[in-house]
Amino acid sequence: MPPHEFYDGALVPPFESAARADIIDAALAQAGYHDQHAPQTVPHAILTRVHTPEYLEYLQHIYPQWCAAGGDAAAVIPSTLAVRWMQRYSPHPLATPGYFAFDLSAPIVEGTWAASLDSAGMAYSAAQYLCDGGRLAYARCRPPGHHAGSDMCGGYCYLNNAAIAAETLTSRYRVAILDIDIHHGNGTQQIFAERADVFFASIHGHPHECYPYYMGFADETGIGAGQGTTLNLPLAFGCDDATYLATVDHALARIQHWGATALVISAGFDTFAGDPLGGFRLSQACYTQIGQRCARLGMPIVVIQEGGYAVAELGSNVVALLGGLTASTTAPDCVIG
Ligand code: Q9C
Ligand code: ZN
Repeated sequence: MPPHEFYDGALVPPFESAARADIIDAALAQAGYHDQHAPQTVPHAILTRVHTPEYLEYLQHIYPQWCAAGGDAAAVIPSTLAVRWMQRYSPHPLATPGYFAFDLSAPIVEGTWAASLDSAGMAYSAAQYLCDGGRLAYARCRPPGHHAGSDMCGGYCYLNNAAIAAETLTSRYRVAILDIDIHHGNGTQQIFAERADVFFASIHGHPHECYPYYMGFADETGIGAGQGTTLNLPLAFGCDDATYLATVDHALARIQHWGATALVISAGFDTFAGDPLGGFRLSQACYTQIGQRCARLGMPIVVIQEGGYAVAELGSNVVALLGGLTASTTAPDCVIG
């Protein structure tokens, strides 16, 4: 982890920290989820169905190359981004970071590749558990993944864990993803935009006021063969439990109507009232109600940890969601991480 991040122009201590994983682990243990499994390695064939080989090569090897080229050893953070009108590829180690990133919030340090692969392994293992007949698995992923596209990192995300879980599940299920992080899951949407076999639904802060700003509008409904399999439900800041739950009901009705047989939840908790990166006002009890509503679909579910930066409450918010998911007939199941 680098010593700082850029936050609306200011240099501040990173919001995304190892303490987040620790507090979740502590809360899970305290709630009695003792059956925590070590993650398996994601098969390369799954990784390359989600990300391009060029991007994977880049992520794995850039750190020492960046340092050798004179980049600051604190972290790989581009100073220049390839945007519209200037998107030619340039192989220089000081140029590739701006080609494979959409913001300055995905710094790469020596351990980033290993950590990302480990996190992706948690998502893969959780999905594999469902492919073997399991009904519910939670993957305590860190770093998060939903902002990572097929060939870009950003927003603390490098490998798209939810997409890796969804891709894994397609071997047995008709898969829908419900993204409840406050930030639009731009990476996940991009990865599946043109695919008819995976449904992507996202509830998030409206792009007019919420990061990542340039995607996640309601009129984005899928591209080509994927037309109709993207659903964006942007909400205004200040959103409360009642408005949020009505929107969850709407998303789940669409997922059910589409005929999904398994669900991936991209579970961010930055919708929580006290979140420093949020703008919604959800209570802890709301996560239990979201869980109950998802469980009522009666299909197997993988929960992928995404954001959530009110660190003191993050663990109990995760437990609240899992409590709702297991409140029904479904037996408490499997935790990976
Ligand atoms: N003014 C996740 O929750 N900085 N990523 C936003 C907005 C980056 C959030 C600054 C936020 C990334 C997984
Ligand atoms: Zn988020």
